[in-house]
Amino acid sequence: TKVRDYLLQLLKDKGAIHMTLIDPDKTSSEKAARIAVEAVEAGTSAIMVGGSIGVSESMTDEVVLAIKNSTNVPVILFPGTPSALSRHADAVWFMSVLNSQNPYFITGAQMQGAPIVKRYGLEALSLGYIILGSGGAVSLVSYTRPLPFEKPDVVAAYALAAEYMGFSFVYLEGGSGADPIPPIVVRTVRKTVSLPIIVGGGIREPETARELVMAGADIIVTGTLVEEVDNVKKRLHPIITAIEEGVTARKF
Ligand code: 1GP
Repeated sequence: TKVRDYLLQLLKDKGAIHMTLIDPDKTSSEKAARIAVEAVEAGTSAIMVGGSIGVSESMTDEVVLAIKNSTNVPVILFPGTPSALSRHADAVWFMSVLNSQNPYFITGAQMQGAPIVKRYGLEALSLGYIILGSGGAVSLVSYTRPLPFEKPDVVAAYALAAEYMGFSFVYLEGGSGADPIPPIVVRTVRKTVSLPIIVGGGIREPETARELVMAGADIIVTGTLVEEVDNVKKRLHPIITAIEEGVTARKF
């Protein structure tokens, strides 16, 4: 429970945190190490490694090792498939795509991955994963019917189900590079569940991050953002400052 305790303690101390997502399909191990170092300098709390398409175990290994050799923050796998697990990571988001229409993505891949997670000694962080909006590539890959932004009550009902089913975290995913989830959706989920809420997908501006945190997001994930720029620290720092401002401005 090392990584889980670390995250929960950070959330208690700071109110909300940032995580950086690195996709091994889009990022070489050299670039991953550089992104991780700069992201930590900017104040990110953990590095997530994964992607929907084209990620093998050896690619994950290389990226995870490069990050582990250059930073001290936890590396948490965000696997698109059980074959993208790395024994070198600290933990894995052990996720179930709650609104997939294909049972493989709800319990099948998890059944295949569980013995590997155990063999590799990875800490499993149970995560109810809900895909919203246009959903991006991940909704296509996981046979998911994304929940419309206009139906926050349905999103909240899924999140509450995640809480009652015993998941430790819930992830509201808008899809990588898609439109960010509107704050009102996060607000509705926040009123309904006590689980830590992770929000990601299309977050590019500090103002977006600030509003999402004000609405109740606990963990803000950005991926695409850091792939695009040379100066990762300069791009991420305002986002992380905005997260801190969002905590201060919270009204709940
Ligand atoms: C995708 O939520 C993450 O799983 C991050 O999305 O790449 O748009 O930051 P972006």
